[in-house]
Amino acid sequence: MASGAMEFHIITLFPEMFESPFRGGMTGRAIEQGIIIVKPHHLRPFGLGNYKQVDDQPYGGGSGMVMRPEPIAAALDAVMSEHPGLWRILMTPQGTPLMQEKVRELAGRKPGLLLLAGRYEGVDERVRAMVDEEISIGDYVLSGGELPAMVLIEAVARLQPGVLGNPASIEEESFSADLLEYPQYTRPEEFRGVRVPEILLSGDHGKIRTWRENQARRRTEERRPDLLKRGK
Ligand code: 4HQ
Repeated sequence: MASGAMEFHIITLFPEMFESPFRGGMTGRAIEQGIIIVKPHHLRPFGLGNYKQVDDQPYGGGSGMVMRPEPIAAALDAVMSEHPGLWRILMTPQGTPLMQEKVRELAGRKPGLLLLAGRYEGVDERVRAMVDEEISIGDYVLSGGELPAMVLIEAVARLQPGVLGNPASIEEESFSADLLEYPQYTRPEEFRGVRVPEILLSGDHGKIRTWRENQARRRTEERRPDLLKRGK
């Protein structure tokens, strides 16, 4: 092995959430093969006092609780001293939107990523200085950063060499990442009166390729014109 597994560490109050989603399927296989490592780190032991408190009321008032900086700092320090070189990311709606270009960039950040998955109304502002980057998975509000962390991990994991069974699909993917997928069909040839387009049955791979490119472009123009404008 040239450069070791890509490591995904997560600081979280709910480490159990990271068990079943990564057991089966593509990521499960990648873990078994030693291509990736997914390791949650419980924040609770770093909490303050006998109650291992990790949150507190916001200065200035307001509803909800905010995560205190000290437990997070201690957890980050502990993980970083055991695993130097991790790229630290805070999952937050205020971060850079996660798109395939960012996913590709993160896929190259060896030895790996340390994702901070918060709870409550968010983290004390001083936590921002302790991470390298803030990332959002989309403009909606969730109850915790765990699902965003899992989304990021899955997207990055599948770009690690050897994770996708078929290396040709990586190249197809970089072409298609900025376009919506073309229509796909499998058997039967006719289902509820709808036939598979004849061209896909023709065996003419040149024509099929052109048809698919046109479909992908048309579909993107109709549904997601913003993807075409965001040029590259
Ligand atoms: N969060 N993309 C964690 C999100 C979110 C998102 C809300 C982050 C709750 C505690 N994170 N806080 N969207 O909704 O990343």
